[in-house]
This record gives sequence, C-alpha cells and structure tokens, in this order.
Amino acid sequence: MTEDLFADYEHARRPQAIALANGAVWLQAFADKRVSALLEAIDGLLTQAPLRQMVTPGGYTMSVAMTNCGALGWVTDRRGYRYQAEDPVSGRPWPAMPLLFHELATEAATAAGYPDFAPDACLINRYLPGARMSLHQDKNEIDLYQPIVSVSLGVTATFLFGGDARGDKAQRLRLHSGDVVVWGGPARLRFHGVDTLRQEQHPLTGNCRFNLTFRKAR
Ligand SMILES: O=C(O)CCC(=O)C(=O)O
Ligand SMILES: [Mn+2]
Repeated sequence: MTEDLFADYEHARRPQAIALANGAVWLQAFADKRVSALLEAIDGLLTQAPLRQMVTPGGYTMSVAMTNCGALGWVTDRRGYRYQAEDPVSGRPWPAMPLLFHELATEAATAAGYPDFAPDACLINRYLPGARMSLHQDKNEIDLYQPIVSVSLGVTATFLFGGDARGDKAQRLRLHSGDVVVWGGPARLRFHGVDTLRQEQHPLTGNCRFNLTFRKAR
C-alpha cells in the first residue's frame, strides 16, 4: 500500500524550468499531460511515413530510426544532410504537423523565451535499447537564432548537453517522458547527443523512446 502511494506520488511530477545555459532551458514535465495524445498521433504518422534508419554521408547507418512531419523533413544519405519537402521513401510530401505538436512546440518555445517560434519541421526519432546519437550540432537550418524544441516520450534517456566545441565537457541530463529541452539564440550551436539507451520499460512505449525535435528550417 505504501509502495503504491509512493508510486503515484512519483508520477505526479511538478513542472519545473531549469536553465542549462544562456538561451537553453530544460522544461521538466512540461508535456506530461499530453504524452498519451502525442504517442497516439505518432502512431498515425508512422503509418503514413514509416520509420527508417538513414545513412550518413560517411556511409554509417544511424542506430536511431527516423521520420518527419511538417512542411519539411530532415534527411541524410550519401549525398549529405538536408531538409526536403518529400519523403524520399514514398516520394510524397511528409504528413502534416498535427496541431497538438505545433501547439506544444510554440508553448514550450515561448516558455523558454522564444515567442516567435514557428516550426516548419518535426523530426521524429525512435530509440530502441542500444541506440544512441553521437555529439553533434543542428546547423542545417537557415536561421540559427530560432530554437530547437526537443520533446522526450517513453523510456528515460541520458541527454548530453555540451558546449560550443565538441571537446567541451557535457552536462548529462536524465530526460523523462514529458520533458522538453529548448536551446536557441546564444546556445543554438551547442553540441548535444543521447547516450546509449538502456533496456528499460515504459508503460506506454515498452522498451522504446521517442523524441520529437521541432525546428524552423527555412
Ligand atoms: O533524441 C534527442 O533527445 C535529441 C535528438 C537530436 O539531437 C536530433 O534529432 O538532432
Ligand atoms: Mn540534434
């Protein structure tokens, strides 16, 4: 009985904003009430634009499976990293960005000090146990003041938030389902990545973590 009460207490997380750097904020529990609706919307999007493991220009197959929604989608292949309006797998436009996604992204950006954020791209990342994303900068977008808004869903992951140089020491953040991280302005080119996902279970996603990354690409 005591254990059950404690479990419920743990699930009722309190939203909290933690500054990571000038221009970057970790909005803990910001999306908690929307997690199931977001996951349901993802299910629908994946039937239109299935997940795929893309290849980097260097020929490395990414461990994270990806797809997109919105006017533009981020892709990589042997020709390079870029945004494009069509899904290269189907040749069709990416599915539209659901209103729920757009609202969450703009609300989180506003809370982080970016009230003019108007995302035109949402990259959907799926991590299974063992998947990781090495330290990188997001720099394929035109306006490098507008923020990246990153939403975590499902299994908890260790996010690495580094400095402006690859070798700078990174903060290690345990991102829970419903957490949002926003970085823009002076923090926009911070190196960041995700440590290897552990074998864990989440009640709504099993052993999997989803991440939605909203960008203003053009
Ligand atoms: O999965 C994450 O938390 C980060 C994803 C990311 O950095 C990206 O998609 O560029
Ligand atoms: Mn990134």
